[in-house]
Amino acid sequence: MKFRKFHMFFRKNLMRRESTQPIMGQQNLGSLESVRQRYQTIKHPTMKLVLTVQDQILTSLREFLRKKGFIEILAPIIGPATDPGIRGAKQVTIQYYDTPFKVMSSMILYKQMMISSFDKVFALSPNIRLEPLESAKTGRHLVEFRQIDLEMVHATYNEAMHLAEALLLSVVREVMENCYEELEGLGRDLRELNPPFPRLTHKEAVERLRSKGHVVSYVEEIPWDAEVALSSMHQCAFFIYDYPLVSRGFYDREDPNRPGILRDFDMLYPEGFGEAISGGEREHTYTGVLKRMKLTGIDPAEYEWYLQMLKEGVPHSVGFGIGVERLTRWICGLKTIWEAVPFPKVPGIVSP
Ligand code: ASN
Repeated sequence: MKFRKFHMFFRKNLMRRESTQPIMGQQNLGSLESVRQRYQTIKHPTMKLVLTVQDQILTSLREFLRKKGFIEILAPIIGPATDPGIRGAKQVTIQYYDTPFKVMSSMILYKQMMISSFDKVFALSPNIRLEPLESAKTGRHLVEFRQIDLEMVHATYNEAMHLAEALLLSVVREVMENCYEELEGLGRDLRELNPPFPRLTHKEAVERLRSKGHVVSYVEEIPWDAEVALSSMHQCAFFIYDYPLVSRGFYDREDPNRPGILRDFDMLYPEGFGEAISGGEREHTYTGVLKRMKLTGIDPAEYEWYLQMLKEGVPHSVGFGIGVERLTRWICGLKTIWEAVPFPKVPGIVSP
């Protein structure tokens, strides 16, 4: 009863503010105009609800990982090399005195460095990927985003999937407990998830998509639109695992007993929201990585420090990254990714 009363007051207030203080662009937070005029749309009451949920999401992610024994480290922003496995997006290069440096597309290489001194690490890592211009239309791509990127030593990709599942369950439960007014205000009917999440091999996912008429390859990453279609067929988050060899970065480990298959995975949100998590066991041997670089046409000279580190030896590890904006988008049930971040950078759009 108390909650209903509060809720009525909240709704009324929200409506009054909307009708008495018209703000340009606020009518449609999913429009690109709302991205360009951010200093105005940031005042929209819905943004406040979303960012309050996001604060809870970040708190829950951190608390969950600390309880599991992870230590939080500061993420790098620039360096001589970064993650090449970024699905058709381009890296950004800056001039660092006399040396070209990359802006982190992901801190994957650095996680492997860190795992030599701590068994379990994570960081809230800011990443830049110049996505193709057309992706502005998908509502799912940002040029600047953040992921909770984690790595743990001597574990398997099954253990990582188990951790990813527990992490999502915990975040959803805590958001439902602590942000019910915000979810109500957003009109989001978020449900508890049912573990264990379904698991499909890449091959099974391709078969299912082909049976529905999608053109998808057995040897490539699943395209965005097909991923969304597959996600629409699910009511619970689910995993795709065992990606084919050249579909991913040189750092995902090939299964020694099943040549051509990687010990890696993605987790996808249900209801058409698409990719949530990407991760896998690491190819951590110097010769193994060199072989994979050759296979994918990558110049080893660009990864000098990384290869030197592998030569000296790093332990076997597994890790994954979960995008914070996409998680927020799914939890809040938002139409576009740029509603899930205070200062969005959408491909090709100039905005604050
Ligand atoms: N974070 C991912 C991983 O740990 C890498 C990525 O973002 N591409 O595998």
